[in-house]
Amino acid sequence: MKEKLEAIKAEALSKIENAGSLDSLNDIKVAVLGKKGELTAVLKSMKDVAPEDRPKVGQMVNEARAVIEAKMEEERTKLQRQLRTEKMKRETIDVTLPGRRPMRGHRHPNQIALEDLERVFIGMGYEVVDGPEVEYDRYNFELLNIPADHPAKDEQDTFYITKDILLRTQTSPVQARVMEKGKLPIRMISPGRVFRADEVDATHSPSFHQLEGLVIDKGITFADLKGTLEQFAKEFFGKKTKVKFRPHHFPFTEPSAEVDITCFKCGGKGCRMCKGSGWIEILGCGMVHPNVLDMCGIDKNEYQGFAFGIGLERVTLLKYEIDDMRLLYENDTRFLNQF
Ligand code: 2U9
Repeated sequence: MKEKLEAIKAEALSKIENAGSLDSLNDIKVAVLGKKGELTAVLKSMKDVAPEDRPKVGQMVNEARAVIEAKMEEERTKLQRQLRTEKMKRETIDVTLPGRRPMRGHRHPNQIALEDLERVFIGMGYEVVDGPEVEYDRYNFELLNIPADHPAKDEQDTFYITKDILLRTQTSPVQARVMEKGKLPIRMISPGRVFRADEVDATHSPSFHQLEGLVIDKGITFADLKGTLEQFAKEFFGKKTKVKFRPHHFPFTEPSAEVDITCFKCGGKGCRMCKGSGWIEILGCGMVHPNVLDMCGIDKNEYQGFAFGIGLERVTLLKYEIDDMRLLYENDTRFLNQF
């Protein structure tokens, strides 16, 4: 019995020493000291030992158990320390390394142009007003004097949701709503997203942005419109900018005009930017049509007004000399990071 115990002890101690991991140490514990372990088996076979020898054998088993447990504890502490040291080595931080620069967001070029435009008009006392992108035909077309047979109302140009509900094709309905509320005078701009059933190309998109302006007060004339847009052009494109009004037609304004500015790149001499003409078309405008005043409940004999509309993407493309509108919608960070 003594030799058997010595052999179990010697083998256990050697296995413990070569365990190499906490898991195999645990396996050894189960195999030697567990319920079905080798040492436990010896205890169970005590019944075959002569009664006078049992205390002696019992003491030998306990001693062997104590030695094995002590060795196991010693090995466990050693392995745990080893694991901790390896983990700390892996997680060592070199505090002398330079920091990584975090990615910084950028304002989208459209947003920069929009804020610049808003700043100019807010500076002139205009209020910024928001409105719904899904509109009634009444606000988008009817109140703006756009007749039922106007080409803009064609299904090929406008996204209809129902017969009377559509995606707004301009931000003018925001202004029609303000006029209808009846609080006068009005001096407002309405920037926002608009929708037209256009194919995507370098200058068209089914969804783009406009900034429209509206002034309604007593005694407003075309001279006020000219002065306002001249001031806007100088503030936005540079002090030396000149403006030219060309007669045009819009259903919602009468008279109407398109406005060109002297090319801010060549100063009017003619270059690639202005296609050699010295002038760049920048917006449309006019005096609010008396029918629009009437339909929105404003007395046309007492009040007059002017309105203008600017395509935001057009201004952004010009300002940053970008030649394809699609770049503004692709959200390629290599493009956006330049702004
Ligand atoms: C009301 C009355 C009149 C808004 C106007 C324009 C001229 C215009 C274009 C600019 C570029 C559309 O995006 S674009 O293609 N807009 O030329 N817009 S006058 O006139 C209004 C607005 C509201 C109640």
